[in-house]
Amino acid sequence: MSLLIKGGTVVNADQSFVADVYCVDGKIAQIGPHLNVSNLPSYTQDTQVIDATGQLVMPGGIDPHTHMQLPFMGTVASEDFYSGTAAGLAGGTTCIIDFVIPAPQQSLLEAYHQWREWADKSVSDYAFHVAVTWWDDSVAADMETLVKEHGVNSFKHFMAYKGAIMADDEILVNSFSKAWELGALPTVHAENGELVYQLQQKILAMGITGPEGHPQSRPPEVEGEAANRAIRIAQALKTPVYLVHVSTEEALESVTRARNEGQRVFGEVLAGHLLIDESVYKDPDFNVAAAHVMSPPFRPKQAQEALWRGLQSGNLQTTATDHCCFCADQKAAGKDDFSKIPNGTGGIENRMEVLWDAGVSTGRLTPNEFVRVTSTNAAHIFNMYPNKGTIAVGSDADIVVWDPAATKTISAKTHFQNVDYNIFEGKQVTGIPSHTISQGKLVYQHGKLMVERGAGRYIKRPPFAPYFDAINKMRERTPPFSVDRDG
Ligand code: DUC
Ligand code: ZN
Ligand code: ZN
Repeated sequence: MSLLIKGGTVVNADQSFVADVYCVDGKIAQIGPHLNVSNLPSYTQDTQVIDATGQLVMPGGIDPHTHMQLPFMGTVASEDFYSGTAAGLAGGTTCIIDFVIPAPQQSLLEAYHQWREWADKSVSDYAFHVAVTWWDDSVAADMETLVKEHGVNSFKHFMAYKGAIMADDEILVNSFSKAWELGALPTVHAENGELVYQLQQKILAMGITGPEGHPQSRPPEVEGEAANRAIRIAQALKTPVYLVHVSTEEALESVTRARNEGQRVFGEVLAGHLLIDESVYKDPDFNVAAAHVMSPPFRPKQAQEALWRGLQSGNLQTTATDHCCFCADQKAAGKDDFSKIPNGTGGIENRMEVLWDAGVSTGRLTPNEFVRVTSTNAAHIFNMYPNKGTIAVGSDADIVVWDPAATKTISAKTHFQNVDYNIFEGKQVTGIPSHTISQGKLVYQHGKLMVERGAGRYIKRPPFAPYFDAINKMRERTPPFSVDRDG
């Protein structure tokens, strides 16, 4: 099966050039100006030809942070792996990294197999981070099996959600140490769960029960404290660490300071946090305010500028969505108590276009930097490069053809996401995908999806051996203060 993209400008993280791109059997087979492939055996009557004149040909987006059909806060996210990955393709995102989240005391392996089954219907490629929500020797053993046999190279820790999935310091220290030993990357949702819990009680006791109480119970210090703690724990254990959804100046400062001191710290920012501010929680319509309830919450406007600067400076490397959808009837569970509103918002379909519109069109990012923060950096950090994250011979043919001049108005009425609200509702964007190619197949064209249930593949991600060898050398020079790794 083959497909030819003709006459576009290839935009990679490192360079742009005019070239045709020829894809055969799911891989990129040739790249070059005016390719003559019509005499090749792979070029048949069925070969599709896409005219990309005047358009950009970029690596498909990687969203490293989604929660499809997540069982959470007494309900299940409305977007499943089928509809969610399809919506991603409509927005130029060709690969997601979702989260396996075991219940406390549940075996990590059992949860992993459960999520694999749910994800079987995906229409684009996907991988998994696995959350560590409790600790004993079996968790350590399961982490090892997941790394060695199942291609999981990143483990997530929720520092919030006390009484549910929260990881306390004991879990963080044990799990970070084990992850390091395995050559896997620990990641954190940085919010101080104890503070959140107590602030929620205090705010409810003051009679504030509506969605406006949500950001009040999670002020920036809550994130700043947890971000700094996670980074310092990682520093003491000499392991790299990745912070998901950095949303405050406080957390960004910690990331920046640590990176300036030579620590391996990575930071992710959500499209929503870059574009939406906390005023949404004051909307008089409960449904609108509740639709924006996610954690960490949307922040005061000044945080957005800081986050953009973080992205521009390279202190934040990836962009994601935390796509986790709940419809109005699900959000209604918190009608009389904001702490019971299921946390989560969508965005996978719009991440790339809102970032192009607010990032590239404004001059904050170059097109190459856009590729870096929407695809290439995630592929590097989570060890999928160069299969993903670049247009290169031999790479997966996951490609978005981008029309920088086309416009659209985002709306829940027309989106593919399986949720009744769009956090970017009414936003007019310039620069949208015209075609998306997944595994060498045309799956989206000008508003029309052509996806196949189950076509998505589980992508194994090997551990970071060479990288950790270097860190190991550093450790030999300065052993961690209290961790005896040699028995
Ligand atoms: N935050 C959300 O808003 N939803 C899912 C999990 C999370 O951490
Ligand atoms: Zn989170
Ligand atoms: Zn999340």
